[in-house]
Amino acid sequence: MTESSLTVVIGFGITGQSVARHLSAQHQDFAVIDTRPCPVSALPAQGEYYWESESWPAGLLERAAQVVVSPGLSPQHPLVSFAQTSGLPLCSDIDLFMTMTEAPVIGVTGTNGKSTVVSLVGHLLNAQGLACEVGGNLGPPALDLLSQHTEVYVLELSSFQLAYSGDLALASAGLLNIGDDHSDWHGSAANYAEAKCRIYGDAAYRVGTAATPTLCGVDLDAWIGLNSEANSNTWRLGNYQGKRWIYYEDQPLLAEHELPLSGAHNTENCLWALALVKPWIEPKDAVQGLSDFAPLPHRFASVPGPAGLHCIDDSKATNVDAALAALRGFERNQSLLLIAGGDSKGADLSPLGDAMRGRVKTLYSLGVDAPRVNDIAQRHGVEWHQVESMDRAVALAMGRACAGDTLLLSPACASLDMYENFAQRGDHFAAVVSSYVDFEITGGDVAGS
Ligand code: UMA
Ligand code: ADP
Repeated sequence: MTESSLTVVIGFGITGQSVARHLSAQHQDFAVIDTRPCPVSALPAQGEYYWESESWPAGLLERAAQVVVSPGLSPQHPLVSFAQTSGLPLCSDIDLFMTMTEAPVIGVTGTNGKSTVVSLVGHLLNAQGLACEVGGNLGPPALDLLSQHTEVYVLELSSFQLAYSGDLALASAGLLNIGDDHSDWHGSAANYAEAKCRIYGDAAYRVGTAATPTLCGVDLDAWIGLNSEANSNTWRLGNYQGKRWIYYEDQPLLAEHELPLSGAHNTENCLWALALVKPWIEPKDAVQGLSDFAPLPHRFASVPGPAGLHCIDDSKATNVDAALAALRGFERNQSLLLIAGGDSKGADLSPLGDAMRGRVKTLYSLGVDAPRVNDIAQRHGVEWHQVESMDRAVALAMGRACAGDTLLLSPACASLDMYENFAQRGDHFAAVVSSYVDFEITGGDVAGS
């Protein structure tokens, strides 16, 4: 009897298609199962395809040797749970990727900041002349990055990808933070944390915080902590020449105000990036690369609006922690007009109450979970007004704004109830705001007028 070498790929989205292209190029046998109709006009030369398939096609299980699961499909999905209960080994596209390269791979995960940190890491490596490719959950799928010329790969890894991955032999790895997110997919907060900790599985250089060893049961090589002491291999903030500087151990490296991104969370993101590239770049050289980094869109990014009103698109704040990071960067002086709401994914929104108190002049709430946000605002003495659209939210905020105020879109919720994705929501906000560039800010309207 010959042993089967058939790989079954579940899901034919961005990941599944990259896996099929890869296996086809490797002349390996594979089959794809998807619950939806075929989404593309041309399929890879090889492979068997099963469309609109809610269960495993007859006979396929017996021929399968392993299953590559697309990250969007949770373990409770019938196609996945059937494979699991049948004892087939499950893996991710990241596992396949790791078998295909000997170049070092830097991996980054966390509830918030992943895209910013991987982009910073790529920028720092490029600035030192290292040929690097950045992708994974952000940008091109991992297998599409493979190239002979790449010296270092940088992967953003989601908890979904990590949940299906084995021990990854990453050259440098970091778990940035863990907040309340994706419990629906993972089934519990504990499963979510367990998946995130898998980033350290077989990593050679582990960057973390003071909480990481207990949370993940691993030893670290470098520590991040804005307010930590100057210990060996610690990245932190400290005072130098009367200003706040970023430090590595006891060396002041750069004044915080010279960083290319604003907000304490972004200072922390810069520390993570510097720490993750330490195996390749000395700290004093690495900081030189930070200066010309351009912020990513929709992550606390300024957008053009009327004179006197600072307008910020933080549409990527799709969970509570990201919105808290944005809100906490402001004084409690009632200068914020906040647009928030959308699909909360069942998260606990209550921490927003204290963060809004004294900072938010008026909250404009929208989307399916607007009533939950209103309730929290009400309990913390924050004026609120529920609106049916972004256009209405911006129109009301413009009438309410005084010179020096900030109009912030930081929804704390996913966008999928009203938009295709967070980018479309942020683009819509920026477009509406830009139509007010000639508007004169006078203030004075009441919340809902
Ligand atoms: N499918 C089914 N049955 C289902 C559901 C899905 O057959 O019930 C199939 C469909 O063909 C569908 C495909 O699975 O097209 C979707 O696959 P997928 O949901 O795994 O998504 P991909 O298109 O493969 O994209 C994934 C990531 N998406 C998710 O994890 C939900 C992308 O991250 C990532 O960029 C891409 O792989 C490449 O690595 C997006 C994302 O939202 C940006 N990520 C989450 C986040 O950042 O919060 C984790
Ligand atoms: P991710 O890829 O993990 O979603 P992003 O860099 O795209 O992370 O940022 C997502 C959201 O989180 C944005 O609103 C951003 O302002 C916020 N954010 C970025 N870094 C952090 C951090 N370290 N802690 C909390 N929020 C953050």
